[in-house]
Amino acid sequence: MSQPTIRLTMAQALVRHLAAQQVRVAGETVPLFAGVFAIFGHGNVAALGEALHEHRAALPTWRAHNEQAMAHTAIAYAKAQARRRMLAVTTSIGPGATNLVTAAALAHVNRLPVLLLPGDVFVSRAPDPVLQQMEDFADGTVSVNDCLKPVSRYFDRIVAPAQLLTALPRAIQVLVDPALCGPVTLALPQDVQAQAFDYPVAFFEPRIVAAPASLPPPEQIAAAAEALRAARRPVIVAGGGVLYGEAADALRGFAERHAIPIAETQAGKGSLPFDHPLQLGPVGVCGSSAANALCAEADLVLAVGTRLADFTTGSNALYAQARLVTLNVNAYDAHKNSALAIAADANRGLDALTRALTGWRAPADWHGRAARLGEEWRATVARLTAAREFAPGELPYEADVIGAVQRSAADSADNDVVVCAAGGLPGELIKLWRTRTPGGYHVEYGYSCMGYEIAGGLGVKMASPGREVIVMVGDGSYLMLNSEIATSVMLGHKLVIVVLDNRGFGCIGRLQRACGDAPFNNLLDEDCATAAGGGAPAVDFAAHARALGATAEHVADIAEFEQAMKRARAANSAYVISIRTDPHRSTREGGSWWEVAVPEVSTRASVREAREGYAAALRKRDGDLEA
Ligand SMILES: Cc1ncc(C[n+]2csc(CCOP(=O)(O)OP(=O)(O)O)c2C)c(N)n1
Ligand SMILES: [Mg+2]
Repeated sequence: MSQPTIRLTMAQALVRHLAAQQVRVAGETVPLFAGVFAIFGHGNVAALGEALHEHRAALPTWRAHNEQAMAHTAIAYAKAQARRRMLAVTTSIGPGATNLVTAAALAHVNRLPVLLLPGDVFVSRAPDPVLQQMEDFADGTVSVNDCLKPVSRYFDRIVAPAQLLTALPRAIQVLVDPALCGPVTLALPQDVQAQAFDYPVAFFEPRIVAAPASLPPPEQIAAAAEALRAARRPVIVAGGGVLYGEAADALRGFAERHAIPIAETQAGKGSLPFDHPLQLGPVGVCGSSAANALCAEADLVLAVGTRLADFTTGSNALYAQARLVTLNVNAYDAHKNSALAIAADANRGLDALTRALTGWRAPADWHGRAARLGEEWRATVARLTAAREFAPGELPYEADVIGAVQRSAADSADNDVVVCAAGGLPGELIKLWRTRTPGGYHVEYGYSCMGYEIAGGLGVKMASPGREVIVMVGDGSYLMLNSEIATSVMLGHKLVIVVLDNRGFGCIGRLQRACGDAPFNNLLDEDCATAAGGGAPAVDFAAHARALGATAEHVADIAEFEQAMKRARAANSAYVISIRTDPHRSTREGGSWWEVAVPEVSTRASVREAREGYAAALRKRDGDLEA
């Protein structure tokens, strides 16, 4: 007997299948896809729109204001859900679709799942060229969606309705597999979306999808345990994989049992409470003095769930002499830097490693020193973020604002989530933000994408409605992408948004000067040409945010800001506070070298001097590597 079928359009089948996928989270069975963000246009409104409307109870659809932004929201949602649950995003053909490229790259870099469903041009080609179709002169199979191929973990174009039967299970497998996950793109030609087909009924039955937790190969555990037992000065570097693998408790137990101090990356911050005795603070370019001093002396670094990006490794100079042992679910990351690799799930890997290390503890003088330096760093953080007196006309800088945000609630370290991505703030937040809970620190620093902040905050709030989500954003990032303030108001997901207005691209201005370059084209009042006679714009952020539906105020100083933060916390809808800050100041404590290429020849003496410093740093690093 043939199996029962049901006649559906490709778009209807797609939506039904997505709605049927479930996942177990904290003992409950919930939909894998919590919903779909959609901006309709031609290429997705007629057929996919019809299907989404039909199934809106099982799979809700929401509208946003910009495709890149709604993908940021979806990606942030998945990050805040530790990749257990996710969203889909659909766009029209052409510009709607290409607006996804930046967000897809962001998801790819950060190893975060998101399902992208751009419309595509007619497979029939009968009406070609349709509105917004880019005609490739040499290849009839190309559409603008091909731009998404290099930034997708899995890409498919559904050129026949039956193809969903193989494409969708593959797509979902990639989305839920922690070793593979990232953006998945299914390009949906508009004529195929509307075509009907007899799909097997079984394709739409509810199904619980499970994320495979890979076991560590015993020989990798044995080799890593042997290296650890021989170590006198071990340090753990905790990356995002600790949080995504929900291994914070396991890591803490492991570190306590074996007396190994922990340093955190941008994605891994929050793995250990900020005030835990083994906490060294952040590692690397924006690292703490404690973590960087210990990493520089370490004879072994156990890197758990990290991509080992330059900000973590100090451009491969910080712990180049240490034996590197990695534990990563993703073999690509596990095998970086010729590491002694354990390719496994973090919980499973730590469990196996601790069994192989029974009875072993790092030497007491080493972890005693770690505890002292960690304590000193916490005192430094407290000092930098404390309320203080300001000289007349003196502007606050990021540390003052961060301190005031945290002072404005007694439970900040337990309940707040700070969201950020680009500018000077990530470097300050990683040093100075105090959190005791996984998820309390949400900084997208893999792609460090200006414009992630507000849209990302919305996704975090959707995932964690009970927590206070505080977006901290520079004036530059705010101006680049702020439209989802209106979406936050529209969907009723409250955000507190703090705009640090230092009138320009402060961190890039500082980097430019540090490289000996002339101040140029970064700060609105100081080095941006206004030859046309326009003058620097005086942007009224509070008025702008009010125009988008938020409650907003501009404050004159830190004391006013702290009071405004209390009002923002008491509010139940989007609340924006702007404050002027100093573009020239940043926290000098901590930090390590970062490789930025300085010109080899220049008419500027300051560039030549900076080049000498750069060359010396390269000799030191590359000498270290050879030694
Ligand atoms: C989309 C994007 N474009 C450019 C950059 C490069 N960039 C990094 S930070 C920055 C300036 C950010 O300005 P603002 O948000 O005001 O923060 P500030 O540096 O002043 O702290 C720029 C241009 C980026 N990270 N992302
Ligand atoms: Mg700025």
